[in-house]
Amino acid sequence: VWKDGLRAADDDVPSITKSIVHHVQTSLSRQAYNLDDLGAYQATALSAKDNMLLNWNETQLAYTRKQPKRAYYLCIEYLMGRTFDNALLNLGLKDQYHEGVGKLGFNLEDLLTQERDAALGNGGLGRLAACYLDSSSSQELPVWGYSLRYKYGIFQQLIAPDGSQLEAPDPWLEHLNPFEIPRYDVQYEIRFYGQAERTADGRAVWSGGQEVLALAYDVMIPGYGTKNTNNLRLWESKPKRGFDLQSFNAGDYERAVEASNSAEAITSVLYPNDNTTFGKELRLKQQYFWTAASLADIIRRFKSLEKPFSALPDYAAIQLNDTHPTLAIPELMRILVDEEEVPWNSAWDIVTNTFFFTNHTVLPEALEKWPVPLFEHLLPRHLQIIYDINMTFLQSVEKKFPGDRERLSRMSLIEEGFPKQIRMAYLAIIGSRKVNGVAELHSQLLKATICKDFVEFYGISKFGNVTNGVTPRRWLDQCNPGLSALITETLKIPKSEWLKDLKKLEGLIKYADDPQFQKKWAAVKQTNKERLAQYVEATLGVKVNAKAMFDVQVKRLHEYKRQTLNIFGVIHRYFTLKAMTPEERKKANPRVVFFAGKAAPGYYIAKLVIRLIVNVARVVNADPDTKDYLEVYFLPDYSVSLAELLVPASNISQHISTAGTEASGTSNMKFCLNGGLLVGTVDGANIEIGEEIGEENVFFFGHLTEAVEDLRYQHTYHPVPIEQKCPALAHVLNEISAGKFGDGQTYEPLLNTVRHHDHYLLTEDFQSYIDALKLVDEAYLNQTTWLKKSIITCAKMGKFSSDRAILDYAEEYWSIEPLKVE
Ligand code: 26Q
Repeated sequence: VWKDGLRAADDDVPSITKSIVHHVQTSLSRQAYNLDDLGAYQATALSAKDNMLLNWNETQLAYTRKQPKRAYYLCIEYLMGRTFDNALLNLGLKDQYHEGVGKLGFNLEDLLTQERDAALGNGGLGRLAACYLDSSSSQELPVWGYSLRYKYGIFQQLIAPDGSQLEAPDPWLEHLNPFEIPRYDVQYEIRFYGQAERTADGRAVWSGGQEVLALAYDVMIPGYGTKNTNNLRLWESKPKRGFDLQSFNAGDYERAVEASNSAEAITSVLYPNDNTTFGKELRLKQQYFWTAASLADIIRRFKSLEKPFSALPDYAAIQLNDTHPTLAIPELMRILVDEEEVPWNSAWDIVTNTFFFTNHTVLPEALEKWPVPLFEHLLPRHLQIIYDINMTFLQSVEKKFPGDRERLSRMSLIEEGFPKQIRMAYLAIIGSRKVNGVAELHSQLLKATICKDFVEFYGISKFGNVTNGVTPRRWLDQCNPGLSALITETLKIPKSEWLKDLKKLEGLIKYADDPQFQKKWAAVKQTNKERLAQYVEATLGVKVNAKAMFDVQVKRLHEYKRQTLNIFGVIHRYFTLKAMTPEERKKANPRVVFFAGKAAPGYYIAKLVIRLIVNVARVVNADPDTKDYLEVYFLPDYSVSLAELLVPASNISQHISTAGTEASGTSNMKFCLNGGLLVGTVDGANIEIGEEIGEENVFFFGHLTEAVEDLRYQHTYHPVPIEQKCPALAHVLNEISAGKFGDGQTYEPLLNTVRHHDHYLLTEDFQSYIDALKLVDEAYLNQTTWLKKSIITCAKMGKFSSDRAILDYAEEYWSIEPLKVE
């Protein structure tokens, strides 16, 4: 029941309590009188699911009837977090459920925390996909997501007594997942290995090998203030036949279940690598399994329309999110040419008008390449297709640039070497209608580097930019109810209006100087800080000074993200405070520094950084001289749910990658949207945030992208000792070596990356980083001007709503239109 009249249904409190009790007794077959919070959560979630299902059905019916062009978002990760709270908000039933659950003797907030995060992603890429689904439903766009139903999501992070990261599995499906619907009727057979041969009439056939079943599970994606409910379809792998009966009968039970285990292994675990590649066969199997099942599903749906294949691009746009689903390109060629007998050139025309490709990184170590021998073994027919695509493509390059052999070898889909490798990014570029980066700077860099030759070949108009965005439903209204209420009260418009048109936040600007409003604004932040402090006390058992400035850096651990710069800065601050007299110290700005984030299990240096942070925290937090002025925490097991606590509680957040390395970043947007100020380098979306909110409201520091290449060259060919280059940093490194934070020997490999190559330019940026933090301290002293900055930061974040981003894709790329479900 929407207060604004957006929705009309009989979702009154008595019906809600009735449906919850019904689910307790039937779905759970339990009794209401001895129900725990987990059971109450499950029954309540099932009741909310019933509401969503009706909308889902109507949405899918409308799509089937009206046959709009649809977009399919292929992303190998969806970092959804919790669903329940978001579902209640989007259905407009939060208050009713609060009351209904209360009547049954439960507290809705307690039930919400019973839900486990769906953590089917590593970081930015997967969370972006989740925000885009929320926006596609909210903007009434016909979009479906496709991914894998991993049995284990991103690992659970534990911190050992010595400070190192330990990994534990994440069995998120251990209890019933009320939000998924198995579709036993939607199954496809997916082939691996085998032989690719030609028949007498010249057709290619791929046969033999291993056949595995893909089984669909659907997750409903409700829109905010609309009936439109899109779908996220996740594939689970199953053996085609239960087990091998012959071996079973012969008593060889191990052998009997071998094939079945190998089939189930495909969707058993999410690869925990972020921004690097991992050239293992199982990963390639995951990618093919997922793209082949998704394409089979898309083509089946298209065929039901009974149109010629040439019309496919009028009914489907397929978004390749990074190179991970690039196999969809040769797979669609295979379906069209081998199975549907479409001539090669017509098929290629269809393919190149159907796919769109977004790149999410320029880091060389993250560019996917697959060894030809591995590929040929697993997907023999696809290798032939890729060779054929390559041949035709290189012929057209030769035609445009005759005799330019260097260019041909640069642009070839096959990189020469031992072994030869397939360049997935190039296949994605030539197989797609358009290519884009995820922030202005990143898109520029793409055109100047990875795509340079392709820009010269195709022309510039194939290459664009869509700056990332985040959903204001989860990242403001849900995670920061206090601020949301204050905004609604101040703007004097219904919440549903500004949450769907985030530019409306600009209406706050005129209150930026208002002392009354500032006071309320500050009170909300304080409440959020105390909420976080309570969480820290409950999990780490320590009391945090919630009066101090909260300074937050939370993201995947990666050298290019430079958590090292932050922890070295903390050590520098600690030494500076130590050197002061107690009188001098009283003038210091008290600060609590929070870190959180996971390191890929095989990323040695990133894991050392965690260990250093934990051990610095141990020393610093135990020092009575500085305790009132500096505290440091590493919060274990960073997740979407933990981000929902951290984001609203920051006074400043740090986004300090080496210029030109962070494609966009999206948490920068979340912190600013919640009135946290940004300390950052001139990189990714930080730049556009600065443009929107005014540079006077951002703390920028460090070298610019243009300088990076030269500086690296200098470091390699004319190295200057660190003592000379940056004495302050040299001192920090020496103290770590000397054992100030536990055995110095442990950290030598990490310290040496800075002392020797310094690829990420810490020595170049350290001083300006320290200077920027000093400016932060000074600015924080004047709370009136600080609060003004904070209010303006939030007010000018409208551009970074994922609604804007998804509409950009819909209009400029996919050519799809909203379809309102009545
Ligand atoms: C590839 C091959 C094998 C195994 C793993 C991978 C893999 C997995 C995940 C490679 C990359 C990723 C994730 C990349 C990622 O999250 N990139 C981030 O994307 C965000 C959304 O566009 C940006 O905001 C970030 O700047 C970018 O780092």
